[in-house]
This record gives sequence, C-alpha cells and structure tokens, in this order.
Amino acid sequence: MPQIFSGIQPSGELHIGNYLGAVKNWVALQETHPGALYCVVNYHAITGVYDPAVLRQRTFDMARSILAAGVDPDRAILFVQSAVPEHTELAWIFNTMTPLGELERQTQYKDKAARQESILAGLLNYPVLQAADILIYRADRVPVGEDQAQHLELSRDTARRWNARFGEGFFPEPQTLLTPARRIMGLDGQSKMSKSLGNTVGLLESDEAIWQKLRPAVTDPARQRKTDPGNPDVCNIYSLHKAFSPVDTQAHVATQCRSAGWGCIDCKKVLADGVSAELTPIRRRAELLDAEPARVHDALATGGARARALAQATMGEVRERMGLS
Ligand code: AQP
Repeated sequence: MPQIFSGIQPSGELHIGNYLGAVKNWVALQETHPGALYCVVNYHAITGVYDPAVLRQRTFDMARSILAAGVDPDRAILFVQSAVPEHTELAWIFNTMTPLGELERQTQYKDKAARQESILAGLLNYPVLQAADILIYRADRVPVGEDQAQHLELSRDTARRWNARFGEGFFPEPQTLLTPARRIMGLDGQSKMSKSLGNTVGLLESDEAIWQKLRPAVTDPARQRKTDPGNPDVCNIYSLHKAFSPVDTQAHVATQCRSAGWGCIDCKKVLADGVSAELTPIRRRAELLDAEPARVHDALATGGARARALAQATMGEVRERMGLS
C-alpha cells in the first residue's frame, strides 16, 4: 500500500486553491490509504519575518480548517511539523548532499526571492526540508498542486542521491498526485491563487464575502458586452465551474456563454450557488470545532505522537547507515 504524505503552510487562511489542488484529494485518499500523513508545516512558514503569536494561532486555525474540510483523525494522521523535530535533522543531512545550483533553479524560490529585499537561506533550502518531510515517512505518493511538481522532482533526486551512497532502495522516489484542479488562478486571472499574493478566496468565508469577490472577477477579456459570445476555455470563472458545479450545469454554462445567452454576471451567480453548496457544510463543521477547540488539540496530539514514532524509526536506520550512531 503506497504511503501518502502532504503538507500545507500555516502562512495564512486555507483557500480554495489549496482545497481544490490538494486538501480535497487528502480527504478522498484517507479512505483508500489509512494512515495517510497530513502535516501543517510550520517550520516552512518561518522563512520570513513573522509574529510568534500569529504563527501559533494560524497553525491551530489551519488544522481546524483541514479537519472541517473533511480530514478524519481516525483515518489519517494530522500533525504539526514542529512536533516531529526529526524532520529538521533529516533536512540537515539532505542539505549536505544537495548541489546549490539545483536549489537556485527552483522556480518558486526565484519568484519569492524576487519579492524580497533580503533573502534568507531558509527560503532557498525550503525544498530540502520538504524532501525530508516526505522521505522521513518513506512516502511514495504526494497529493499537491501543480506548483509543487518541481520540488517533488528535487525530492526524487534527493532520494536517489542518498540511496546511491547509503542504501539502494531505502527511500522511495515520491510521485506527485495531481487533482483536475491542479492550478487555481486568483480572481484577477493573472497569477496563481496564493496566500502570499493576497488574492485568495478563503474556504471559510461567508457566501456574501465570496460573492463580493466573484462579482468583479475577470472573465473572457474578449467579452466586452453581454451580446458578445464568450469562450469558456479561456475564462477563469468557467474553470471554477469545473471545480464547483455539477457536470450538467457546466455544460449549460458553456452553452450559455458561447451563445451569449447569459451575461457573465449570470454565470457568476450560478457559480456562487455551487461554491456555497460545497463550502457551507465545511463552514458548519468549522463552527462546531471552534466551539470545541479541544478536538483540534487532541487530534494534533495523537497525530504528532504517531508521526514521531514513524519518523524516529526512519532516523534510527538513517543514523546507523550513515555512521552517525
Ligand atoms: N492556486 C493553487 N491551485 C492549486 N493548488 C494550490 N496549492 C497552493 N496554491 C494552489 C497547493 O496547496 C497545497 C498547500 O500549499 P502551501 O500552503 O504549502 O504552499 P503554496 O503552494 O506556496 O501555497 P500558497 O497559497 O501559494 O502559499 P504561499 O503564498 O504562502 O506560498 C500545496 O499542495 C500546493 O500545491
């Protein structure tokens, strides 16, 4: 049975990009892969200036949102990265074997570094820690969005490099599991929906707040007037229909767009209904968890203990094979 691992940063709210690209898949995979590991990767969220109290709160909120989205702590192992400090031990080991040039080539590093005045080493080494996060559980399937594909390639290179020196076949080469919604764009249609770009639609936002974001959202730029026929294939709103609306609604929306039967605002109203149908139960579960925060803390404590036992077993073997114990 393949071992599943995936992580998410507590660098802001859980948004529909994270949900459609990764977390929705986590919920599906826990049914077929009991013991799937899902991690709130707080060590990854400290590569810039941050406030400790805010980080602590966001870590809790992220765990609560993941549970509300449907991750079940009886099926999956949900934990916070810093509860398993062995991740950073293995990351150090991988750092000693990773060529600098490979890290400097990572697209996400280049994008984020370009937005910062002073670039910290942690930002560069982020994918090395990510390789450790995955490989410490000897995980071979990683449900993530498309933006993580290059980092997964580096994880595979890392596994190959370590295995070649210390034990052929010890670490698996982890494969990316993508969803159909592998890359959700922000509502400006310009760049990936991303916590750090502030262009997100939060999973727990109210219907009204979501509508205020959807109403001005960019559609097919060729559609200037309601009478202009549109092209759903280039419309970001239509790509969200594919994620949130039933199949027959998607077909109807596409026909109405191409024939100019509907204006974009009509199409957005139907999308808002689909989003509400999917997110309302998640919001309800989040409210229940807010009333009983101990359920979140308990899930993380149990998950942390289970994950740590697995990580310690791997590190025992790693130290042995590397002459460190
Ligand atoms: N727009 C997206 N479409 C599809 N999948 C996405 N993911 C993120 N954005 C999209 C996937 O969500 C998971 C968790 O991501 P993360 O929080 O660990 O880091 P990220 O990819 O860097 O997400 P953000 O929102 O863009 O955060 P910041 O701005 O802080 O870097 C991953 O599986 C990711 O692929």
